[in-house]
Amino acid sequence: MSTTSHQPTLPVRRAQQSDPGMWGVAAVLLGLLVGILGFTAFMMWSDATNARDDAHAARLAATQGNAGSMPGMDMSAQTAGSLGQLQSFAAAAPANAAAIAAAHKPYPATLPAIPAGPVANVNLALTDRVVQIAPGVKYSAWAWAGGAPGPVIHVRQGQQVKITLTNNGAIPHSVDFHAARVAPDKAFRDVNPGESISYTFRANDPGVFMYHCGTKPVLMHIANGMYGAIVVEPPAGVLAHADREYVLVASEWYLSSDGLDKPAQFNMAKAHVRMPDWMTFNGYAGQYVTHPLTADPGQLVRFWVVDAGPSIDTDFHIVGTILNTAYPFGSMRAADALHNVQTVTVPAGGGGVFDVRVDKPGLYPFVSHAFAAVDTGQVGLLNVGNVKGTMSH
Ligand SMILES: [Cu+2]
Repeated sequence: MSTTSHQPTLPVRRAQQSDPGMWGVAAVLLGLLVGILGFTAFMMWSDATNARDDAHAARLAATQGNAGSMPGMDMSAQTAGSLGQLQSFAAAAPANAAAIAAAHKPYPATLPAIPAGPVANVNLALTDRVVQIAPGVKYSAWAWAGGAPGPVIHVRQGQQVKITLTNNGAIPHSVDFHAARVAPDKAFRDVNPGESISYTFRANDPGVFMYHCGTKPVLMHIANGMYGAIVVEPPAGVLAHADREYVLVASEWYLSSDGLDKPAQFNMAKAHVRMPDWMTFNGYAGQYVTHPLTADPGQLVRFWVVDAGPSIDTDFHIVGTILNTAYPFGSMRAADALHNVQTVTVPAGGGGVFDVRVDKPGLYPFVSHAFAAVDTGQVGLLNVGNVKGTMSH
């Protein structure tokens, strides 16, 4: 902070025109006053900053106490008492990024069929594995057998759901289903490596819900890839018939390095200040830009959207059209629906369902309209009418 810029130059100039002595003294006094005020303000700012740093140091120390030296976590950037130099690795890309993006097999966004019968058996396996989160960007994830997010689960309202979780990872994990009304201390308890847990719940509440590992520190377990979506379909006739149905799971990634040469790991300091390097739909930046979702003109397309976070909301928007019907927070009650709205927030840890009917062929980007999210990968395309070409922006 500089105080010299506050020196009053105007009175000095006037002083030379009238009484140099009096104006000169006034100018010096005024200059001194400004200097003192500036210095006081600087000290107050400095105290506030120190207090903030102290609070942060305490929080960080507490977190480090919890996290210890877990595999998959880079502690090097986390000096207690300082945020240090938080370096962004956003937009890191190898020279052949376009070719990698083209060869990438996109996460299947199409809503799978509901398993037949009264019970939906869901087998989930957790494992430590390296995933790609953007073209050429590798990340040491705590994820599911198929990567991150976990598999999309689709059940009927009222169906019994039997969850079996097997932990093939190196540390304890668990699975918390937002669609369930169960005692979490029992159903969502930690499972040791090499062990399994089973529990059942009846999917009485329709909508789209998050599931995730709930083991501490939850921020880290979610950020490392342990999340997914379950769609609980209301009975036929409640919702309009959809011609296409897609599931999008939004999330953030906080990296310890660029992930180009060796896999990046989780950075807790960046997660605390919500400074993601990448934000994705279904775990990979921009994958539906290179491999668009599709629809025919006039078809009703339904997006089931979950925001896994861990911390940042998704402001769902489709460029070039308007959401015909939105079910905010995933409430399926007709009375709760909104009609003909432009952007609807899906909160971290929540869901939203969006029906859109596009008549004109073209490429329609779907985004989180909090545009830092778009720049870091949370964007895809809906290709209506099988048109050729790419988006220019
Ligand atoms: Cu976990």
